[in-house]
Amino acid sequence: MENFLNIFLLGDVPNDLVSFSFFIGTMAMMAASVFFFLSLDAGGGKWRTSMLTAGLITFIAAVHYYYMRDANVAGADTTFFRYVDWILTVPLMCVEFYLILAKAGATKKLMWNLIFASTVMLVCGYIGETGDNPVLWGTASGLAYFWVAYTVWLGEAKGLAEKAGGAVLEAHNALCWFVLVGWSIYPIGYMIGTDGWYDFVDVIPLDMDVVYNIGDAINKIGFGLVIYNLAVSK
Ligand SMILES: *C/C=C(C)/C=C/C=C(C)/C=C/C1=C(C)CCCC1(C)C
Repeated sequence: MENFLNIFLLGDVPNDLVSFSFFIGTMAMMAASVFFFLSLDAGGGKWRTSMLTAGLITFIAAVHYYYMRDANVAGADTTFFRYVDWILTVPLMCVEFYLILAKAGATKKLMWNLIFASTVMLVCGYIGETGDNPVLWGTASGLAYFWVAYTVWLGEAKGLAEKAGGAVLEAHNALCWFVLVGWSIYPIGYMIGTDGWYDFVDVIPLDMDVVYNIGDAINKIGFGLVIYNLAVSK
């Protein structure tokens, strides 16, 4: 069994929670990608581009998890891979909002607004994690995050989703919950991994990487399943 795992992992067998979560994360993202790519024509292919985007999100993550798993086993830092992954996949999640609302009249401007705000969120987070003022940059990142959540929940996107109604509205609402609740997992990981007034969150007995990995699995695979559900809905 151990030999098999060694070959399969091309590295060491995970023997702690952090390594294990990178291992499971890699497998989960790979499996989800296969599922989404094979489901491009689910429900007749009306949501093909959305399904493709869902598959790309988990596929890009799978590749980065593969590298992060390796880096972690080698004792190297995973922050850089983590943020490269996010800077590619989070904008694609913004594209998902746009794609499902496009038929209701969503503009590219709405899409670029979401992409811009989420990029600010991530760049500030990266500076905060790698520099020496995590509180300031984390706060800036949080403000950008609230702007994204506001836009999809109450702003322009909400109105378009209501106009579309039916299965599109349902899918939009589900994605909104992922942004509000699912994405809020990340600032918790950040507070665990950086120093600041918020050090009380350190009572959570999980490493920052484990929290981020849980967040990624829930959000990236969850987003894709919402799209799949939309595609197969009547
Ligand atoms: C697939 C990856 C996703 C959905 C990543 C989302 C990341 C965030 C919502 C990160 C948010 C952060 C804050 C709101 C404040 C602290 C810094 C961040 C970047 C962890």
